[in-house]
Amino acid sequence: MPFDDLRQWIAALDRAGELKRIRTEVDPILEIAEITDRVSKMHASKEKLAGGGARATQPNPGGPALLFENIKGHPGSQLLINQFGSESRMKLALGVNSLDEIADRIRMFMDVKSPQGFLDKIKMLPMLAEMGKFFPRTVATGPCKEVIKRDNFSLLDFPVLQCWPKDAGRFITLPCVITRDPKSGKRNVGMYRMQVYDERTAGMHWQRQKVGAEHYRESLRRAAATTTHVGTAASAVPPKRSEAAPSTPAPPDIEEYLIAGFLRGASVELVKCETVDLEVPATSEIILEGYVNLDELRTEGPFGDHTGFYSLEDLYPVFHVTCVTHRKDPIYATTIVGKPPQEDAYMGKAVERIFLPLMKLTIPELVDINLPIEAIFHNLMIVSIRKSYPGQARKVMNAIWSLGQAMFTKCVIVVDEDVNVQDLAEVTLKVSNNIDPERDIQFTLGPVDSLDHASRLPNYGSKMGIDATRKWSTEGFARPWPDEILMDTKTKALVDSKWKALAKELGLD
Ligand SMILES: Cc1cc2nc3c(=O)[nH]c(=O)nc-3n(C[C@H](O)[C@H](O)[C@H](O)COP(=O)(O)O)c2cc1C
Ligand SMILES: [Mn+2]
Repeated sequence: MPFDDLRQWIAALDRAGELKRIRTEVDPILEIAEITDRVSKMHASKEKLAGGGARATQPNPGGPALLFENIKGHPGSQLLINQFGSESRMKLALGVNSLDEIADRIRMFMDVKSPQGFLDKIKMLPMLAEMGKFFPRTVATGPCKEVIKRDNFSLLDFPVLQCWPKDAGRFITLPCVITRDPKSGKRNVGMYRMQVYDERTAGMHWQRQKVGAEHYRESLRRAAATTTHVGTAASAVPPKRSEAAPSTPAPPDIEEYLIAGFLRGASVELVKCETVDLEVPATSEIILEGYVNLDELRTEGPFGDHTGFYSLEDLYPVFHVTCVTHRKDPIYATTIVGKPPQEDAYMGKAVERIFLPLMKLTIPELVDINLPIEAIFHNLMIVSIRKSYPGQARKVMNAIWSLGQAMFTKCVIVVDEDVNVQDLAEVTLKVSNNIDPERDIQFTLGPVDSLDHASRLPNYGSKMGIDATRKWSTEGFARPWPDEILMDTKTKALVDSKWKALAKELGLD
């Protein structure tokens, strides 16, 4: 059963023993971040993230979800953090036993072929009926309207965190920012942090390559004719099981509400905003309604980011709040980012698994991918491919650099399909053995992530691809390629048959 709101989700976390309630008084300025950082790294030193075969696919258990109930300066407020900070919680949120189950479901819907006859059509009906359930539904009202504040509201009422000492201030870190494309009318839900400037304004940190920023630019293009601002709503808490959607690199024309419906297996219920022409999830805890002026930018940042470094200040639009609606005694959900692993590592791994079948649509030779947590996802992508023609590894690199937000990938490593990309020890062995660096490294130029502090210019820089596939004669490699060392099955069976006795002598039993 999908969770319909944050409270059902919190109850489920509680039942699963995945939630700790903290009654000690804590300060939203730095202190909650330090506690959460320690908790999210609780088990990180026990198991090594890198290497270790199958274990490497599974980020470490990252401590429990935390519900802070006694927040300094905010009597009566509750704050939820680290709710997605483990693989088990990510699976619980998505209602699956394995993240690959979602990929399988996506593949099933993609496999649909045109029906060949009446019987085929009948067989398709249940799937079509199921698809109908994914579309968002607008309802008259919902819990997020329990309290409506048209004036007399303040962003400072909420226990917004300052995460790191050199942060420019307090940041709303887990908002779902909703905008509408003025051209197509389609909505977008993106997760872009918001720096609280004062009671009624905040920074709107949509990076220039993101969909919210494109809606802003499209409004700018039309500004002379009609608009002066972009209606924007931020829902501090999405309905559960759809939480993954606003941080996914979905194609711009696919509404995240629909993806959320697909992930939930049930439609997301929406209600109309009071002061802007947008719809927001009905069971949200907190809704901030407002707009962004087209001629107003303000310094945003610095902010301690998921790179492990501060992202530097830059100019971003200003979000003006026009109305706040919320549930009675709203629960403020947030996260912190910093040196990995933290909560976002588990969200990122879910995105990696969910999007693999969609990547395979454009890169069919793709077998598996691994975005190591320590490389904060876009710094390194290791991919295995089924190689069938010369130069294919380079073709795959270029495909990745032109695929949505994968364009930010600073370093791509391509290996043959027999390499388990989830096993970083195996990857290190094969890659370092298989390359002639000067021949196998490909540099290119293009857009880079706004958070990259090393690129020659902000947002623009170089990328590197390593072709670590076995080289073919048709690629100019004339030397023989040696076989990999593997024991023969006969000897293995012989040792297997003696293993019990040997194990005893080796002290392994
Ligand atoms: C916790 C968290 C915080 C994020 N903060 C930002 C941010 O401040 N700015 C940004 O452009 N992307 C941020 N992202 C990444 C975007 O959510 C992601 O790129 C998403 O695809 C954007 O939606 P869009 O593709 O509809 O633009 C964040 C992701 C997470 C999980
Ligand atoms: Mn989007």
